[in-house]
Amino acid sequence: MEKIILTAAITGAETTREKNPALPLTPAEQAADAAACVAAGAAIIHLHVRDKEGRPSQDPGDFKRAIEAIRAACRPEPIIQLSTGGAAGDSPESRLEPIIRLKPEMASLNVGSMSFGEDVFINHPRDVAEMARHFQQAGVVPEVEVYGPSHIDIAKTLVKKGLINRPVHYQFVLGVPGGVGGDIRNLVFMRDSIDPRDSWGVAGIGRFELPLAVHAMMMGGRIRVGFEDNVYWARGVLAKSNAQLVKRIADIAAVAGLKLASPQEARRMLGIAG
Ligand code: KMH
Ligand code: ZN
Repeated sequence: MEKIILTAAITGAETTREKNPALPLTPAEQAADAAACVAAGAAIIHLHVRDKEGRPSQDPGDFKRAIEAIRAACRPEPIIQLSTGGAAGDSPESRLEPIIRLKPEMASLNVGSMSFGEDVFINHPRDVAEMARHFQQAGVVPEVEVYGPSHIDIAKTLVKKGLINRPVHYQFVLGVPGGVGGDIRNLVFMRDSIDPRDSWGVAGIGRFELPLAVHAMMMGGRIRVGFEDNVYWARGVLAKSNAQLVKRIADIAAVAGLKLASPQEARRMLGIAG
């Protein structure tokens, strides 16, 4: 079996300190948190940033400060995967800005629109095509975020149009209210719906995080955990840190005899030059 690429989604845009007081917000907090996640086995840090008031931000300056702090704190250096999803309601232009200005190794690419909890997450086909073109121009490897089977069909059309390169790296985000639910049969259906040449991982939202991660592990998939998706350790018990959630997955993998990819191995697997 391929080594498992483990992603820590440490902050998110919608998670707040009210939901979990251990949420990292400042560059220094994100750097310390990311370092603990890398030490626990994460190869990728999926990164959202906040402004000085703690509000979600797509400002390249805010991203730059966080990236520099994370790179200085982490050994080995993880892949820092910038979010171009931002917060629901962010403009397409602001979401694209970090790609143009910072040219990261990897970033998320959202291809479909949907209800997103109490919000609407709009990804107009015109803006998605523009975003994908910029990824290609800047040599940024996309992680294609899909919240249900219809988004896989959109991604396949983008591949046909030459706007996303093969192999596609899908992230199945399951359990967002407005997207497909976090039942295991949905994971199996999504996995069976992609081209076998492509790769996939799963991010289960809330109570779906752990069961989906464990199933994905056995199915040869990649895994994402962290406060962006889930702030709980168990029902009614808050996680102490992102690293605690990462370590649980690393421990389960070790018991199952599975190996985690280092950041450098993950770069090779994802076709990132490094
Ligand atoms: N905050 C969500 C509306 C991504 O990072 O690419 C979108 C999101 C996806 O978090
Ligand atoms: Zn995100």
